[in-house]
Formats: sequence, structure tokens, C-alpha cells
Amino acid sequence: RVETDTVVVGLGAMGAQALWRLARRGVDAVGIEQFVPGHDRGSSHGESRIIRTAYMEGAGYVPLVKAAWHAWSELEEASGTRLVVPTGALMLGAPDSSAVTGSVDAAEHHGLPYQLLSHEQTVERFPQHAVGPGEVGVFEEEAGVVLPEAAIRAAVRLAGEAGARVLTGTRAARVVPDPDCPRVLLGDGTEIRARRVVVTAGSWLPRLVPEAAKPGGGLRVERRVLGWFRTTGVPSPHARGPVFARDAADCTWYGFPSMDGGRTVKIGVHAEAAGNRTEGAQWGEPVDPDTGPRAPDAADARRLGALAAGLRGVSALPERMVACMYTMTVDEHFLIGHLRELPGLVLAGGFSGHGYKFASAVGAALADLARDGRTDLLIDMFDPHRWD
Ligand code: PYC
Repeated sequence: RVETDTVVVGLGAMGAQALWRLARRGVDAVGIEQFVPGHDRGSSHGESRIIRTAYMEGAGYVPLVKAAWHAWSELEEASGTRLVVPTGALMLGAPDSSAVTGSVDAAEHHGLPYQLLSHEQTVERFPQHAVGPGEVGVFEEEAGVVLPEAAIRAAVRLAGEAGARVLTGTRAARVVPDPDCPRVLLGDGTEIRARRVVVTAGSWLPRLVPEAAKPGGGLRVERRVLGWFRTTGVPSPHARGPVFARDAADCTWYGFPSMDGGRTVKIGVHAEAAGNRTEGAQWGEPVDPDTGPRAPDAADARRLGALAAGLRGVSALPERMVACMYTMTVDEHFLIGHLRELPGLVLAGGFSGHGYKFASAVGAALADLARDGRTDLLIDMFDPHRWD
């Protein structure tokens, strides 16, 4: 048996940051990870994640994303590692698309700088995009790329250096939410007793804490595929430029400037358009996290290739693809906090494919919640009881 103040279950995007924040505040903490930190079996791989500030998913996210920028800088400084690459962001779509109106609303609400670009201005300024008729752009400077695997490894390393015990290759068999004695049972029979258990298990959250899958109608684990396309022009217009998200007729997709000196660019589909979200939809396939998402296939390559036709100077098909998992809530907003009926646990999950950028701030919020039972960070909109 092991005794500690706080145990963090899952050292992916959120758990790695929480463990580091706890350890550097002097909290006795144990972190458990079933694979190797920075692995490619969950939702935090693929080399790059978007960070942007004028948040199209809701103006309510802006204070948290501002806190995340600050917290990423702290991690960069503490680790001596570059983890965020500033690029700016371009949101593309019809003038009434949510990529455009959502970003403008968030920027206006918080007085953030942005540029609303006409079709002609977007075409002229961003030749790497084959901008469709009627598409316009919203550009913001305060955006870029977070390096997900490197950030996880940096946080876990620093957590260990600050005194956390890090158990990798260690699977949590059960979380026992006993309010008087919350504990985690490991596969080998070891019991870890703690004052608080922080569960940041990504797509494994519904298995470990079935109660977390109840609010609002549940959590759904879905498959997504990312593809890297060869650039064809020399010099490539993709060698630099903003990250982007683009509302197309049938889906919202996104991509990055080249992160390998102009050789390839990565794109992915975030979501089917509302009318396309049927059971058989290609990008919403349900996944058992223990089996993992189905390997990418020729149909994935063709569909990503059809989207990549919206970029100039890239190959018709991806040269490489990887599959990953999204854990979706019904409203696509996160779940962060306590469940009333499980007061010994602190939960974070249901990041619905857009959580990584916030991980640095979510880690700080989880450390606050585990240590003090409250946080000043603005996470009320992610209350697991918001549907009650
Ligand atoms: O939050 O920008 C984002 C994003 C892109 C793809 C998935 N999430």
C-alpha cells in the first residue's frame, strides 16, 4: 500500500501539468501513467496543437486561454524547452460560419485585436489557401502551435524533479471514490490511498469513473485521423504562416504551417458539420480506448485529400496518417471539477477535441482544486453539474 496526499491518474495533456503544478507547490503527489509519457495511444500525440485566443467555441473560454498562454510560458521557462511556436491564426469560412462569427464575437467581447478580411484580402494575403468563392477570413496574431508530446515530457520530468513519484507503465485498475478514503487500485494489487484523486484519464475516464459519463447524457469516445501532406512548391508557401481552422460544407477542418522546414503540412478534421453527424459518419466512429482507434486507411486518405485540395502546393494524398481519440461531451464543452457525490475526486475530461491548448491552465486549476478545493481560474462553465 502507498499513502500520498494526491494521486493523479493519467499523465497525458492535463495530468502531466497537474502533477507538475502540485509537486512544485510542495504537495506530496503520485502520478500514474499506463504507457510512456508522450505516447501515441490517446489524444495528445501528432506533434502539434493549435492555440488561439479569439475563441470561436465561446467568449467564455478567453480568460482560460489567456491563463494558458501565461502557464505555457512558465513551463517553457522552468524546463528550458520551447513548447509554443507563435504563428497567428486564420479562421476561414462563409461570413456567417461559426469559425468567422464565433471568433469575431469572442474578440469583440474581450477587446482582442483581430482583422476581418474580405474574400479578396484573404486570397491575396494567404496564397497557401485555395480560398473558395464566398469565403472570408479572420486573422489574429495571438495564436500559434503547442508541441504536445514535448510539453507532456517536460512537465512529467519537472514533476519528478520537484519530488512527485511518477509510475509509468502502470495501469489503474479501479478508482475507489470512497469519500473518507479515496484510492486507486493498480493492476498488480497495489493500493494508493490519497486525500484527493485527480482523474485525468482522457478516453479512459468513463471506464475509471462511470459517474463522470452521466452528466448531460454522457461521454462518447470517437476516432479522428490526422494526415501529413508533402508540399510541392519551392519555396513552399506553407513554410511559414498561420495555423488555420476552416468551416467547409460538410466539416470543420484545420491545419498547421509546416513544422519540418517546409517539407510537409499536417491537417485534420475536427468535426462533421451538424447535418453530417450520423452514426455512420466517417469522423465520428465510436472507439473502445483499450482497443484504440482503427488504423488509418485508404478511405481516410481520400477524404483528407479532398480537404487538402483547399490548400495550394500540397500532394493529392497524405504521405503519413495517424489516428487518435476525441472524448466528446454532449455540448462539446469540457468537464472540470468535482462531482457532488464523489467529493474525494477531482475530474477533468470530455475535452471534445479542443482541450490541449488549455492544458497548462487546466493543470493549475486541478492543482488548486486538489489542494484547496477551489480555484480562481474561470472554469465554472465546465462544471460537471451544469445540466442539473
Ligand atoms: O482547438 O484549434 C483547435 C482544434 C483544432 C483541431 C482540433 N481542435
